[in-house]
Amino acid sequence: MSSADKNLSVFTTNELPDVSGRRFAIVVAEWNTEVTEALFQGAYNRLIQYGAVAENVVRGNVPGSYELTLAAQWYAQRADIDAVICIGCVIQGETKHNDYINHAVAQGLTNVSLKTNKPVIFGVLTPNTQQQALDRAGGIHGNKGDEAAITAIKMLGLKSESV
Ligand code: DLZ
Repeated sequence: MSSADKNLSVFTTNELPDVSGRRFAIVVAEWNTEVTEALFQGAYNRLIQYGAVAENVVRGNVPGSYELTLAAQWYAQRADIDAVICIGCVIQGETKHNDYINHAVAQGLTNVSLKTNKPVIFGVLTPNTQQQALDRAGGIHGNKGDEAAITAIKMLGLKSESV
């Protein structure tokens, strides 16, 4: 390993930073609940698996994915929340409604993250079909809620080293 490599902060899923003292908010959209509940469970279970304490994980529901941005801001502005994981599923419809929602949420969550200086994770599926969503919510393509939690944990580890 070169000296440059030694300075790299690389976390594998087996070697994640300690989050036992961290506090998380998971915001869950109520559209397509079969999918978003599975994503929530994936995210929640991962946080607990990697050391988060159940009392330190709060959940908030929003009507649809479009509302994730404002709710994320409310949580991210709280001094006692370290990271926010946003869960949603916007399935392509007959109109371009989904495009507007997806772009607004992606941009909105980026803004919240930068404004609050906290990890705000985009755990929103944007599939063409319900089956594609289920495939990514505990199906053949894994659980993207899981990955959202790992992303939050990795970002907290990086923040503690870099800020
Ligand atoms: C209106 C709407 C539509 C058509 N589709 C979805 C969807 O697939 N997933 C989702 O999370 N929300 C959807 N919504 C609701 C919007 O996100 C939002 O709640 C409403 O437009 C009210 O602001």
